[in-house]
Amino acid sequence: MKQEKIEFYKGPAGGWGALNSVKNALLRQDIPLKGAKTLLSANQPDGFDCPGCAWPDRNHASTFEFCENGVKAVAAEATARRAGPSLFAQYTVAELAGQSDFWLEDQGRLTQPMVYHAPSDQYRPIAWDDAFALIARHLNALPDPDQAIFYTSGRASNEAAFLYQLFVRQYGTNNFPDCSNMCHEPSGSGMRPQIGVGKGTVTLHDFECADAIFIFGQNPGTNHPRMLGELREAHKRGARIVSFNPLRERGLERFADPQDKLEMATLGSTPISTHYFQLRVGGDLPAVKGMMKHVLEQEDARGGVLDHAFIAEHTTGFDALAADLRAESWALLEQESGLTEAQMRSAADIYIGAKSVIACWGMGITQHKHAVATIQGIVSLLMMRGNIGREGAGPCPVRGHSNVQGDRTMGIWEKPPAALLDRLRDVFGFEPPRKNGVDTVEAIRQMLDGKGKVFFALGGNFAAATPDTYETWKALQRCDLTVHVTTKLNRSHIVHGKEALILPCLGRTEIDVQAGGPQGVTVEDSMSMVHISVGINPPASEHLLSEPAIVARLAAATLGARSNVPWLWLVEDYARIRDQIEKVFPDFKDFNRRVAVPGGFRLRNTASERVWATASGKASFHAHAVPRDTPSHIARERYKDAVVFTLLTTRSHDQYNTTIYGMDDRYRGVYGQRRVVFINDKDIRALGMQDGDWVDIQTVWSDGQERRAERFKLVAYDIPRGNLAAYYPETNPLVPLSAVADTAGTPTSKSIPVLLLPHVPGGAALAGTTVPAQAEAP
Ligand SMILES: Nc1nc2c(c(=O)[nH]1)N[C@H]1C(S)=C(S)[C@@H](COP(=O)(O)OP(=O)(O)OC[C@H]3O[C@@H](n4cnc5c(=O)[nH]c(N)nc54)[C@H](O)[C@@H]3O)O[C@H]1N2
Ligand SMILES: Nc1nc2c(c(=O)[nH]1)N[C@H]1C(S)=C(S)[C@@H](COP(=O)(O)OP(=O)(O)OC[C@H]3O[C@@H](n4cnc5c(=O)[nH]c(N)nc54)[C@H](O)[C@@H]3O)O[C@H]1N2
Ligand SMILES: [Mo]
Repeated sequence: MKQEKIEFYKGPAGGWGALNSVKNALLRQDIPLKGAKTLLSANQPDGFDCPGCAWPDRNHASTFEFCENGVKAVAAEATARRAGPSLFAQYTVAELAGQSDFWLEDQGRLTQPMVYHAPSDQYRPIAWDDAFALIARHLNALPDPDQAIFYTSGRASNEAAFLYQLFVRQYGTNNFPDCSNMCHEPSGSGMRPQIGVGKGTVTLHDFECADAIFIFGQNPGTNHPRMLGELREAHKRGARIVSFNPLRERGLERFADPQDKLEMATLGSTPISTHYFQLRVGGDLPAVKGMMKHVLEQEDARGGVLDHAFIAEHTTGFDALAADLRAESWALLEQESGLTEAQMRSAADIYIGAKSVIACWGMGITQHKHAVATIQGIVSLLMMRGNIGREGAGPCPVRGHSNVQGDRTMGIWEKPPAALLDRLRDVFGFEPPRKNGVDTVEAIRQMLDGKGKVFFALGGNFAAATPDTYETWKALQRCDLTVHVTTKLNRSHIVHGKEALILPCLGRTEIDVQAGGPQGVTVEDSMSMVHISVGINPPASEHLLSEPAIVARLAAATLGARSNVPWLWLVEDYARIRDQIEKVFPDFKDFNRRVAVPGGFRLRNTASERVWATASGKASFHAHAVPRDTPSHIARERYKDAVVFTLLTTRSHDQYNTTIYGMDDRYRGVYGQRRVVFINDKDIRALGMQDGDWVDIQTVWSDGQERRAERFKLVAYDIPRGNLAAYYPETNPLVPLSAVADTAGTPTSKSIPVLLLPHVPGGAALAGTTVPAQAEAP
């Protein structure tokens, strides 16, 4: 185990640290440096789409863009290690349960389908056909198809996702919880009624033209490293880059491009943010309202600030917003945002001074109770000066998983629009279920209640990624059958139903040969660009099936003569699947031809053309009150004598969601450990504790359930008082199932009211320090 240390990181993001870390990542996976050439095929015209993040590639056709975390993601899949039947013969599931998440994935790629054998408490090999027959038997025995739940993680290709939603709807349910429910759901929920599309409107070209780029609640240095390249270029040509974040994130401050020989040789770097507003956790809506208020006041004072023509021609609701802003008090905005009036005004002056503005946001915005309101506030701010649907301007929610946006486009959606269902009916001649299905949180509830009986996951790690960990585990364990289509062993396979299957699949980096020859799949990035991805590495095992093949064979086994879809014929050649996609989605017209062009094509985005697919035919301004009813507000009110903190949960530099690559978080100066909690130095002293002390974190909630995560080290950090930050997924036991974003249902993983308690080994001394039971439900 590497030495644990905390050491302030002085270098820029990227640079030599990144190259070094890449070398270590390859060595860790037993990949010889010499053979690492495959990695260079990520995002090449004839290579695979990087399974890292959803940030688009500069034309997906020319140079390899170096990305440290992209290489780590590819290396994790291309690992030389194998978790085959001999591993499972060695351990009972109870023994595997005692291993860390890191250890589980570190065993390497799964090689064969495995079935749980209860008498021995072990997983044993099973033939593919037997596995499909087992699932089919369970599904067909359910009296109501809504008792089955079909989860999706955002790596599934368009082809796999399309077949999956078709199969599940023919089976009879819309129960499609997905990772998006925990991620950018509020972005869609906010923007769809507002501008008629649930996606961002900008392209990389707009990043070349923007005069100002506002970044809310996002850590691109770690999570979207290739975005730093765009920000760096923008900065060099004089654009303003304005960050809003409670933490000082290194990747938002300085960046050295590992492909810039001069910077690397001279240890130079480029500043990223020109302005950094360190607001309070959850303070974005008041901060944005302060900015809008200043814009309005400047219009009143000197005119020419608002885009009157845009507002008149394209929007509704401006007068109501203006009235709301005029009535807003600066004192309240300051108190709730953690920024001063002067700071909000200066941020707004940058906004006013720029002709074209892009606003980006990530999980720091979406994982809050008032996420939808905040997003509508950000888009309203943009619209005040017509910053949408023209060059260099627009909203840019930056998606996470590499095809999470495409999966939703393909119909992985628990609330399918009627138009989609009508198309499916017309094209495939069946009546799809009309009732909305369950989202992620609702799925957990239904399994807990015994209504959800079969849980099937196309990728992901449901047991670790979701809130209220132990409740989720109970939920999964109550199922009659749990099935995971997966590349590596993870917690979700260990916390299983009465019967359980692990179905190993090809990864995106691997060659996928079907009857019709080698196949490519398609994905859609965060800017609606659709392109092809072709694997180039030999499969990790000869027994692996592709995701489309798994779905097709399962559909054929389950639906039999009930389905008129030629499942097995479709997967012989994925171009046939794309022909079906085109029939259902007119925007994919000529799909096979257009996706064969290097770089692919962009899906139509009506809002980017100033065509508003909303009920009123216009874009709308939305006025939202400054939130004062969040769980943190309620908890502080109730616990006047205690120090109630608001905890945000975030990613370290060495992880991909629940996959932990290593124990370092270089840019935040954390090495060899993950159980740390970042806290303001003054708060440490106010608690009578010291930097480096061990604490337990306990949620303040009021359903009588105790939620605690134990043994975290206090790390003094540049973070506002009253706020804490710690890593996910270790902190997921702290997120109550009932803590969700209004109207979007997203777990509020960025704002959990908590208390810090001194950690006592064994926890015995904690008796009596639990949250009083009389607290009300927030
Ligand atoms: N290497 C790597 N890449 C990834 C991932 C990964 O785990 N590893 N995950 C992928 C996925 S699925 C996603 S969704 C994205 C996630 O990418 P991000 O959206 O960057 O997600 P987080 O790491 O959760 O970081 C959120 C940022 O929001 C800040 N923040 C927290 N609360 C607030 C707040 O109230 N207001 C503001 N303004 N800021 C706040 C945090 O300090 C942090 O900087 O990345 C994708 N890419
Ligand atoms: N507290 C807290 N919780 C959060 C978040 C947070 O910020 N804080 N973030 C949320 C967000 S934004 C997201 S997106 C979710 C992520 O939730 P998920 O998408 O469910 O989780 P991942 O960790 O990305 O899934 C990793 C697993 O995917 C499998 N896998 C990898 N590649 C493939 C593939 O090609 N095919 C298949 N079939 N399987 C594959 C591997 O087995 C790996 O173990 O977590 C959410 N949970
Ligand atoms: Mo995500």
